[in-house]
Amino acid sequence: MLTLIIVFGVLLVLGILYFIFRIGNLVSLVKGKEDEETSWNSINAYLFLFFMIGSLGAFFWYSYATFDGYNLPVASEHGEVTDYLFWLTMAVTVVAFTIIFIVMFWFTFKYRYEKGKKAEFFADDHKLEIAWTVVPAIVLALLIFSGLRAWNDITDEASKDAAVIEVIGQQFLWTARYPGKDNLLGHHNYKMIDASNEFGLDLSNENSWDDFKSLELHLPKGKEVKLMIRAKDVLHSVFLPHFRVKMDAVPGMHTTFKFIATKSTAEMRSETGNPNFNYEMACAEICGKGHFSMRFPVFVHDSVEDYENWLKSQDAWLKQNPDYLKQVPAEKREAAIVKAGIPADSKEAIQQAPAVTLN
Ligand SMILES: [Cu+2]
Repeated sequence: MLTLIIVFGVLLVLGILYFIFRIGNLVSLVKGKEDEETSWNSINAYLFLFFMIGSLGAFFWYSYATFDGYNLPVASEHGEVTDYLFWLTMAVTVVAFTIIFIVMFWFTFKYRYEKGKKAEFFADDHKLEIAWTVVPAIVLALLIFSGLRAWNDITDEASKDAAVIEVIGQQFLWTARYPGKDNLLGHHNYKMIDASNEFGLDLSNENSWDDFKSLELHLPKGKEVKLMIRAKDVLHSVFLPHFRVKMDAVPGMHTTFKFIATKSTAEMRSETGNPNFNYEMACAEICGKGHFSMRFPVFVHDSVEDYENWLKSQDAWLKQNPDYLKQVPAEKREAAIVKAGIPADSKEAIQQAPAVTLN
């Protein structure tokens, strides 16, 4: 129905334009050739005015009608700051845009060519030039410096007790690695990546023994989280729209992003009135054919205790893949078995297995 109305509207506007064109032609024919130029100027001048009112109306109507669609509820501390800066910039630019737009078209209309009309000679005006240079300079400097300060805070070092989580992008899925009880991620090495060891965990490093894999991103509410981001193949980008987090995942290096979630999944469900609401992480870098499928579920726990209970309930990767104890140096295996929480009955067989070294 709406499409039909829009199509009808467009046809109507085209029809009106055609009739204006016809009338202009007829008028110029009646008046004789000399006045043709003047009448065309008038038609164009009115079309400018028509375009100004129509497009400005469409701009404000569309912004109003679709407002909820691009204004996702915010769920992080720094997100409040970036949202404020966004709307401040939007307000300043929309005011400037509207004034310039109206003046530009109004002047085109008002000062159109008319017979006998003479333009006034106006060389320059220093006061006017200083004003239109200094005022925008001050406004832009304020916007840029407040943005820079916010960006410096956002990209500052994470605090020591932040929860560390590694997020890994690959064509075409995300995985998350949690550091386990020691809150330290073990070393990884791309040479160790195989069908099971998708992180490339370097098991000679003791921090890796209690690391575990998750197919959902679990976050605590009210505690700083430090995302360690990497990619295994091409560029990807971690995008958590509700948390106003976006950071590229780059092969061969770690990028990071720290933030504090302020609303749990349960709170967001009641705020949005949608009992099925779930946060989501998406890939925001066109990374190949399956880019669209790089969606990763996100769950924010109601409290830090809740989050820690979830951490404790997860099994270490090494516990799930005890064969890989072979990659742990023989003298460290006992410690690895304890740290990974591997049941005692599987100890002996594993301990007798010959050591494997990879290079
Ligand atoms: Cu991707």
